[in-house]
Amino acid sequence: MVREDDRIMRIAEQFEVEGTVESAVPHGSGHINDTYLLVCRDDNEYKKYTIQRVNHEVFKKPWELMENVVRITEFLQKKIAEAGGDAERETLHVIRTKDGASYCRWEDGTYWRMYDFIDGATSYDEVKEPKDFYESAVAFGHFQKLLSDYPAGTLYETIPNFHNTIDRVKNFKKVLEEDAAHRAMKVQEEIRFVLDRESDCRVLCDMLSSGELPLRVTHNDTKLNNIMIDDETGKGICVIDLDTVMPGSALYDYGDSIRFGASTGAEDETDLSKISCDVELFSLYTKGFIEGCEGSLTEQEIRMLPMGAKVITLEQGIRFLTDYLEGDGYYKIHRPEHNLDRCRTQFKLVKDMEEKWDILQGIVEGYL
Ligand code: ADP
Ligand code: GN1
Ligand code: MG
Repeated sequence: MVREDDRIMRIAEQFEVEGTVESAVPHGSGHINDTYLLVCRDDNEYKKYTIQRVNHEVFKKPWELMENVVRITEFLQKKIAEAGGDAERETLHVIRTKDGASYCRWEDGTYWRMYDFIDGATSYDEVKEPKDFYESAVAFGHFQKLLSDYPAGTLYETIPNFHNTIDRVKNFKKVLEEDAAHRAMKVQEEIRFVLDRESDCRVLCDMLSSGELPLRVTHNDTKLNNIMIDDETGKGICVIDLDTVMPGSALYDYGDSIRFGASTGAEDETDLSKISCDVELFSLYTKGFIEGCEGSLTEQEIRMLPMGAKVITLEQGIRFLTDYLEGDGYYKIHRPEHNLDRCRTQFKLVKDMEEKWDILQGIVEGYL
């Protein structure tokens, strides 16, 4: 049998790397793609890369996804350089294959891509220092600002209806009806939780359709571990995981960061007494995000920020629950009820946000 790291190294050799491929080790904790840190050697110089298998069950057209990534990163490189920034480190760089392509389709039908490794920076799975969370907010806000004049119509929708919460609920009901994994009986309380909040699931979609909320180019997956924080300066140096950059709402990006980073516990914590929405972190992120957007958010967007956090957290809980009901085909799981545990933390957070609603709204009103 071919050893996994040998296979990755063979795939890596298809790309224009500097030197010869030395090693490949699994890296990061994403739920979708498989990521490896690749080291190449050129005489006595070592050069690092990130090589990733793009999950083509999730992203059905990896070639369109890569077209988006190339366009976005080239756009960002130009903008960052024009503003006097360090275009080498402040955005991802796609490494081409020896044939000049942006990805490689391997003999087993898998899809691979490579980036320069962002060295001297860390992506955090939890908020250790509140300052890091604040800096991530500034960086995600700034990312959105940088893309504000990107021609949105030229981007492919890599996952159609990604944050269409109405559609997520519709799909949840279909999956529930089919109950393929025979698990619905076990999650009656969680099912009730969703059905009681169906009207919340409409709010952002309706406001986008009516034009009350503007459609922007957004990241759509703004977890704390999708940003590299510079080890020296502590600044959010580079936004990564660009697979879902598509037209969307600023509230998606704000909301997803809050649901992950302002929680007092991990996304898969089993002790729900540890899960709540930390008001200080909520406040800090709100400040950073509004600053990072540099005045581009509308009053209505600012007013709706708490709703963005609640809806995206609810939507994420629904997505985990749907995957659990379907038999765990979407997210990587590391234990049998992992998706259910994840769903429960999200719903606990939603409930806590509801209880703290006036406080959250009060924080945001300070910016109106
Ligand atoms: P997933 O979609 O599976 O979350 P990511 O693109 O977020 O995949 O990558 C997973 C992890 O790998 C990140 O959280 C980060 O720690 C690391 N990573 C990804 N790209 C780079 C890069 N260019 N430089 C350094 N680390 C990276
Ligand atoms: C996935 O790829 P990763 O781990 O950054 C998911 C996000 C979810 C997140 C939950 C393409 O993000 O939408 O919010 O898990 N990405 C995709 O942790 O579905
Ligand atoms: Mg990621």
